[in-house]
Amino acid sequence: MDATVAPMRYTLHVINGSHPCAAVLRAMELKGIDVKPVEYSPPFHAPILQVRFGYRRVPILVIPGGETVRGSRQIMQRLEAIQPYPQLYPNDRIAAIEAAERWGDTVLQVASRRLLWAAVRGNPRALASFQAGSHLPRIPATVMRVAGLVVAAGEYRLNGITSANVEEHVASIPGYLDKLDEFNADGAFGTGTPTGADLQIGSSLQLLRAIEDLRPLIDAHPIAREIARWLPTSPGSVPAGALPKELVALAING
Ligand SMILES: N[C@@H](CCC(=O)N[C@@H](CS)C(=O)NCC(=O)O)C(=O)O
Repeated sequence: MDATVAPMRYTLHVINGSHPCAAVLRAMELKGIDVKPVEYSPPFHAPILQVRFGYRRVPILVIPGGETVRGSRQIMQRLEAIQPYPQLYPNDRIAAIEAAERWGDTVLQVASRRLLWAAVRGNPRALASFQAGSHLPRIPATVMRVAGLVVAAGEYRLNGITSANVEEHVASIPGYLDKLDEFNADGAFGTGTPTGADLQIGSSLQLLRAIEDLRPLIDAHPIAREIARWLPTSPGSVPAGALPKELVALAING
């Protein structure tokens, strides 16, 4: 599709398994907005999107008529204006929801992405599982180890991943979970239906759950479990043992 031609329906530019994309797709599903995902392979999406939209990240929403909205939080707000129900930002709790959502986008989303790629680097063959549900051609099993290492190396560069920040994110997991309790006390999360904060944070929790070394930590936390249930599980997973044992011990002991 030519980006200069106005689409007849909503299109969302995505990577299969990307957590901010999962958050937006879930919001569109809840609001009953029909969407056609346009899929890319990481990390090659970045230069393609940069040329096409002047912005290298997914998700990017193109609305019928041609308006383009970049970024999961911005898309979520735009969707709320287009279709207000079910409400993701109830007025009486909007400040708490937006604060939690901002933290989810700028802190937890970054941490979970870096940890996922660190785990894939530890077990590159696990990248194969993230192709489930993808419409792109499959990477053959025979080259999966090398392909996983190449893709992880590209993602390390794009996301500024270092062994120091991986260690720091793992050690911060107990603190991240405490933060969820604080946001919950402020009223950021939903009960009958999810809020924008649930979707933003829940998508990162599902990505952390895809790292089997870390899943028990998320599942042991009652609020994290509640939030994660609003989102589908990640299409893939990285078997236990991908992250160094001493790192995982850091997360358990803080
Ligand atoms: N925080 C933004 C950024 C999203 C983002 O970084 N997406 C990743 C995939 S999960 C991406 O496109 N990375 C490409 C890059 O860093 O160039 C959002 O929620 O939309």
